[in-house]
Amino acid sequence: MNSPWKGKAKATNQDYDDLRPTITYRHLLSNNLGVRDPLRVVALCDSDAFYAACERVRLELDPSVPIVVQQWESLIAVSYPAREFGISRMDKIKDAKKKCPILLAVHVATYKEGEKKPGYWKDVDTRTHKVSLDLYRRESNKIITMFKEALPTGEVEKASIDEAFIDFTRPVREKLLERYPYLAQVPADAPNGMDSPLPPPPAINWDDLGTVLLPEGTDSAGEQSNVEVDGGATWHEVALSIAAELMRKIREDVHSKLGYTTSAGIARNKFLAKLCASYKKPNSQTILRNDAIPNYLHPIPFQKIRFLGGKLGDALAKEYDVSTVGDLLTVSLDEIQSKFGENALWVYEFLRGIDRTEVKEKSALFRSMLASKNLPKPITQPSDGHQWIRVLAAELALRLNDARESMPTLWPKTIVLHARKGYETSRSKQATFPFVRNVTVDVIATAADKLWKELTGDAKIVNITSVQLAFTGLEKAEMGQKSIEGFFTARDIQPQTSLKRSREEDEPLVSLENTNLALPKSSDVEAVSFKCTRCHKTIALREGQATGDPNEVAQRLAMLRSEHGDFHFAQELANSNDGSVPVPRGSSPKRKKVEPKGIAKFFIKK
Ligand code: TTP
Ligand code: CA
Ligand code: CA
Repeated sequence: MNSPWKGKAKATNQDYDDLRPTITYRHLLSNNLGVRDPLRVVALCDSDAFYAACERVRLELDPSVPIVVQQWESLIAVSYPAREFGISRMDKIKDAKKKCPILLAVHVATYKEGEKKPGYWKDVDTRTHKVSLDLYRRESNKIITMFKEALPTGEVEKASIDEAFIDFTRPVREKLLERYPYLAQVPADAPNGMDSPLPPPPAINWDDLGTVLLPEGTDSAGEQSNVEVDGGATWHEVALSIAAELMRKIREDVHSKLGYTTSAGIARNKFLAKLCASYKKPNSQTILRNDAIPNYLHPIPFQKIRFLGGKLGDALAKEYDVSTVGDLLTVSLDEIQSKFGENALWVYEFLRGIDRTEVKEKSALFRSMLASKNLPKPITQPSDGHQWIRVLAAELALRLNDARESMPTLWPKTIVLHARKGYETSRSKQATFPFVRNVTVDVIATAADKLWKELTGDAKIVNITSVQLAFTGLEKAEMGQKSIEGFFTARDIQPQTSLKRSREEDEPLVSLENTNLALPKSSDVEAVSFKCTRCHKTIALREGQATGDPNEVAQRLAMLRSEHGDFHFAQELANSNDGSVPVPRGSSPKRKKVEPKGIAKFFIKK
């Protein structure tokens, strides 16, 4: 291969021309520079030994107790006191107990047939039980809520069950202007007005702010805590130090109010924040100054970096016969793009500590909720599916009702049942989810049972090795706050409204889109179009469909609305390049399979 690649030539700091940006009044006083803001500060805060900590808090145990969480025979979380005995997640429970005879092993809560709530049962068995992560989700939400409440002007993006990115740029700016009010006014004698650089920054006292990574040295010598006073600081370092103060305070509050210790990384973007968050664990925070970025990044084996592991990392390692970030820096942008496609720009930039992705709260809209079970003992009799459906329905009921505590109008558009037969790809059936006031296990199980029957057909014997039940198209009901409140309360006060049919409490009221409910009574239906709250376009029925029986017109309109919602849903999926919208495969028969191009093909799961 005749590539211009210069092998293992040494990278220079010329690769980093943006480490000491000049900050002007315009930079400081503009509020909308987004990811290009030179004073941008982002943190990633991750909980320590999270599941183990949740169980410790639930059981009101002393933090020094060596506790692990087990799932069947494996360990899924190991507390720091247990780690002192040399126990790791790789150990089997038996070996862990040998290493630490006083080890407390808690089995993760499970759902079992016939129980509506998960519990800590004595007889857990993967053949009859299903893992519940509900406790961890709830505790996680409490932590995220504390982040959000502490930082009304910050952005918080949940990144996994126990970590979140926090954009501190705005809160830091507010503090900067509060502490250094002279920055708010461009001095009369400033040579370039708004475009004049800010005056030299004050010295920074990094005391108690965490571990500060410094430019010199690459290993622990490059680390220094409690630097007393720092002379040649930059305004970006002042910004980092303010974020560190805020982060420390929030972490202390999480610890004192909820009992969880956390570790954080603070840097100029998400990539770097994540990378340094685990520099020192537990219960600590690490600050990566811009001038320390090159030395911090160079020795890192690039395949350890998220996104650069897997197939892409293998391909890079093979192509250039190298292993560290520093090694890859001499590959030009043209070279990378010619091999991996235009989109590989981000690879080039990540290697240089540049990451322009926003910290953005993922909207609860378009989300799906999925409960799944791999069956160690396959289902052979179609009638045996019901027990698992009830178990999965119990989980979905609990999760939906939990989510509704903060979003009372949250509604799943569709219920989807997937079943995998042996090694075949899974098959699925879906249906519009009925609109009922109380989403109980029974309501979900009844809907899912119908899908199960459709899936298994008249087969006498099946061989189902995994079942999944999902809600998709979860949205806040879109009928406007007023009408939904009206709906919920009207039913409470006055059961015989025109909407109520004389049926059981939990029977579906309307089997189509919930938006039907927003329509006026059938006699005066006139609506033949609606305005989409997402794209703000008016979507109308085609001419022939807009006339006739008012009820049918209303139903057609509801269908149209539903389809239009699906269009946005699909679009959202297509745009989520990080796979963050967890939608079960095969749930939408309309989606076409598109062959991935360029760098995308390195991210396709087998
Ligand atoms: P991690 O944040 O990776 O690990 P941790 O919080 O247990 O420990 P650390 O202090 O090193 O951050 O994962 C968060 C939780 O996710 C973890 O407590 C259990 C769960 N988990 C699994 O169930 N399986 C896994 O393979 C991993 C990595 C995590
Ligand atoms: Ca963690
Ligand atoms: Ca984590």
